[in-house]
Amino acid sequence: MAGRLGRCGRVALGHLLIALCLQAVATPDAQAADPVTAHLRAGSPVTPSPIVLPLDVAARASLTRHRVEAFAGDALQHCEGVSLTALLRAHGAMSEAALQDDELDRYVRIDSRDGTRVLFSLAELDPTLGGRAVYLVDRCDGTPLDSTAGPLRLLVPADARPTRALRQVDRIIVVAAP
Ligand SMILES: Nc1nc2c(c(=O)[nH]1)N[C@H]1C(S)=C(S)[C@@H](COP(=O)(O)O)O[C@H]1N2
Ligand SMILES: [Mo]
Repeated sequence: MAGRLGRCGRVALGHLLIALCLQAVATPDAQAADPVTAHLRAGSPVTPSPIVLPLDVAARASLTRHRVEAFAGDALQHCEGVSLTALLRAHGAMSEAALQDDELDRYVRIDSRDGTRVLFSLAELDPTLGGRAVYLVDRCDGTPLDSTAGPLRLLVPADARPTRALRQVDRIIVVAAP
């Protein structure tokens, strides 16, 4: 049959066969297309960007809860919640190990409902580099945060001013600097 196709026909047939082969290779791995979890299955370093973190109760349930004391406004708050680093690691957005060069250009952006946003570089958080402890808290002074401050709030106890104690957190995203 190929003999009767002529040159154009043979080239087209070749392309069709290559496309079919590529699809055969790609199909069994289709679930790896989820960028947030694909590299975890592969055991390779964090590479997708951006990564949007889930923030619901289930996404935080398996993480160690910490007691956190920090000034927000004028008052010392006694709160509890999870470590931002632990949350990032649990969802594949930051390596468990000391950061290497491919993560040193990454930052985490935390957005609030009123439009205020704050950034941390992953290196600022890495315990072997900046070592800044940052917490995402959901309870203060024994009660869940109300909608003015919560339901989720950032606390950065070692900051000299409480400006990054972001209220009304509604999105956390990890980005490789463009
Ligand atoms: N979403 C949001 N969070 C924010 C701010 C803001 O404007 N929006 N201001 C910050 C500043 S400048 C301070 S001093 C503290 C004040 O905390 P308080 O509102 O609990 O007193 O919140 C921080 N968190
Ligand atoms: Mo402030």
